[in-house]
Amino acid sequence: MRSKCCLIKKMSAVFLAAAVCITAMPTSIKQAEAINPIVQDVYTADPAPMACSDGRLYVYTSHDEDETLNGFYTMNDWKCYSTSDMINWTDHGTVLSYHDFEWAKENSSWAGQVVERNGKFYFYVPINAKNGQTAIGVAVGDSPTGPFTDPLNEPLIGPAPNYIDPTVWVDDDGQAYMYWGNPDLFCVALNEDMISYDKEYPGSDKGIIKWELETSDYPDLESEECKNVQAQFGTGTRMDNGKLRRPTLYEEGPWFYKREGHYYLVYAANGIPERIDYSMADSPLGPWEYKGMIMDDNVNGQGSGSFTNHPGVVEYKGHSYLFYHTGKLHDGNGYHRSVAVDEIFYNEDGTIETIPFTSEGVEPVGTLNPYNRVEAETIEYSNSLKASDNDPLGKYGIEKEPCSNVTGGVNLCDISNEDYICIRNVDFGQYGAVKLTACTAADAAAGAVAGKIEVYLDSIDSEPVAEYEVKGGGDADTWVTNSVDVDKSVVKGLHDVYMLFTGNDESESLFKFDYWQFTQDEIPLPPVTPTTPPVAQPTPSVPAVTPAEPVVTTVKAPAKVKVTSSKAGKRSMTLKWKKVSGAKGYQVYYSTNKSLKKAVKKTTVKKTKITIKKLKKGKTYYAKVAAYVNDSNGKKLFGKKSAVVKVKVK
Ligand code: FUB
Repeated sequence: MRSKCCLIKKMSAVFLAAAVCITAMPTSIKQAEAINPIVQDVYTADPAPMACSDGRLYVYTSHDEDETLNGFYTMNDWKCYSTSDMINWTDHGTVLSYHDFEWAKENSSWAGQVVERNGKFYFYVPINAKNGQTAIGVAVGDSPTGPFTDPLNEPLIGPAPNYIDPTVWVDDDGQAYMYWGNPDLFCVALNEDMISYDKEYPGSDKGIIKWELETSDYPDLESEECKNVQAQFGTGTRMDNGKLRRPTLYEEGPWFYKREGHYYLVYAANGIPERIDYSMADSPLGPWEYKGMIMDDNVNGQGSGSFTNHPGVVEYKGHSYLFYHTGKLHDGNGYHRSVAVDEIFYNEDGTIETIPFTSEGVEPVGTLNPYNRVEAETIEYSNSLKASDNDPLGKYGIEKEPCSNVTGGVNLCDISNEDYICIRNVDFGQYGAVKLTACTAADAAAGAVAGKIEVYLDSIDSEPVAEYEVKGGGDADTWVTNSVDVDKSVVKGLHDVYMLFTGNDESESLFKFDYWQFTQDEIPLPPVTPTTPPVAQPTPSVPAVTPAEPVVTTVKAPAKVKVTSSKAGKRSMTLKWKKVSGAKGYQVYYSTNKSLKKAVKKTTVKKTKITIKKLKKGKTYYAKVAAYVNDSNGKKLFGKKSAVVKVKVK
C-alpha cells in the first residue's frame, strides 16, 4: 500500500504552496513547481489521457470558448496536448471540430476520448445531431494528432436523449466496450473495426446495455432493483424541488478501464458541484460495486471553481494519474474550465485513495533534451495567463496558431514585451551548450531587429545566459533561423529555462516563435589506451608544423555610466546618461526594490536615453545603467553599473 505519510506530505505541500501563493505571489507569476492548470492560454475541459505507443502521453480536451453564449457551455472543438515528462506540455492545437462531422450541429463538442488500436486512433465524441439531440460520433486518424475524419458520415450511436461522455477500453481479449451517458449509463460492445457495435450482444437491447439511474425509474426506492443500482453506484443525495433526483451518486463523465485484473468506472458524482467517485467490478459489464470518492469538490473549504468535474485516468512511466478539470485559470468558472493533473494511488486490493485537487500538480518523470528541436509551444507555464481583456497585466496573452512554416504544428504568436514561457527540467548535460538556434517570424524588414528572446536559467531574475535577436524576414510569415553563442561553462546541467520576450512596449505581436534548439559542445572522445607499444616513426624530412596558437584578443570592459537626468512621467520614467566611448549599447536595470536585487527588469538600448513605460502609478522605481561591448566571442562584456537613481512615477 502507498504510504499515507507520502500523501500527507504532498497534501501539506499543497496547502503550504497555496498559502505562499496567497501572501507572496503576484497573480501573473507562478512558481515553476506549480503545473496546474496544465494549459494557460485557452480554457480546456473534460480531459482524456492516452499513453501512446510512441512513448508520449497525449491528453485530448474539450474547449470552453472565451465567450459563453446564453449562459451555457459554448464548445466547438477538441484540443490535444502531449508530454514525455508530465510537466512540459506540447500544444498540438485543435485536432477535431464539429465541422468534421457533416451531420453535427455547432456548439456541442463535449467530452471525448481517443483510443489507439492496430496503428489507428479512434476519437469518440458526443455531439448534437442537426435535430439537436445528443449522439456519439467517431473519427479516425493515422496519428495521435490526426487528421481525424468521420468514416461513417452519421453517428456511431444515437441521436437519443442524454448520449454524452463516451469512454472506451479495449479489454485483454480484444473486446472493446464503450460506456456513456447522463443520467442513465449505457454500454455497447464495439466490433473489431471500432466504428460499429455488436447489435446482437447477449442480454442487450439491440446491442445497448442500460443502467437506469433516474429516480423516476424507481417508484419504490426500497425495491430490490433500486438497492441493486445503489450497491453499484452509491446512494444518491441530489435533490430537485425537494425531491430526490437520482437514486445513485452517478452523474456523468464515466471513465472505464482495467488495471491489475480489476475493472474501474470512475465518474462525476453527487450532483452539483460534482466530485469524482468510482465503482469496481470483476467483469467489464459489472455488476459494479460502489467504492467511494476519489476527489472531493472542496479542499480546505475552497471549491474547485467549476460545478462539474470530469475524470480521465492513465498509467504512464510507472505512475497513475487522474486528469480532471477546475475553474482555476484566470477568469475561470463552470463554463471556463481548465485541465489539471494529480497522481493517484492504489491500495493493494485495487481501491483508490482520496486525493485533493492541487495547484502543484505532479513531479516530473523525465527531462527535456534541449539538443533536440523543441517546439516553442512546449511549455510548463506561460506568464501571460489568458487572452482576455481582464488579464491582470492589462494586456493580451501569448496565443498559439497553426504554423505557416514547413515544420507544421503550431507556433507562439501575439507575443508582447515581457511575456515569458518556462520550460522545466531541461538537461544540458555535463559538457554544456555552445549555441542557441531559434526559428521565428516577424513582420519587419529583412534583417531588422524585431525583438529579443532572453534566456534565463532557474530564475527570471538571474543574469541572462543568451540574448537572441529576432530578425525580420520581410513579412510576418517568412521564417528566419539564426543562432547565438552561449557559454558552455554556464549553460550545462539540469535547469528550468525561462524565455523572456522583449521588444517594443506598444506591440501586441512582436514576433512568432516556431522552435528552438541548443547545440551541445563537442563531447571529448575517451582516451585510447594503446595495446601494443607504438612503432618508432622515421624522423620527418620536413620541419614539424607548430600548431597555431588560438588568437587571443583582449577586449576592455567599457567605463562606468554616469546618469545625467532622471524624470518621472505618467506611469513612465525617462533616464539620460553620458555616452561611454566604445560602448555597443547600454543595459538598463530597474525595479521597485531599493537594492535592485528583487524583481529586476532589464532592457537594452543603443541610445543614451530611455523612456520606460507601463510602470505602476505612484510607485518609486530604482534604476541603474551599464554600458557593454562585445567580447571576442561576441558575448556582452559589461562595464560598471551607474549609481542608482530614484524616480517616483506619476
Ligand atoms: O463539457 C461539457 C460537459 O460537462 C461534459 O460532457 C460533462 O462531463 C461535464 O464535464
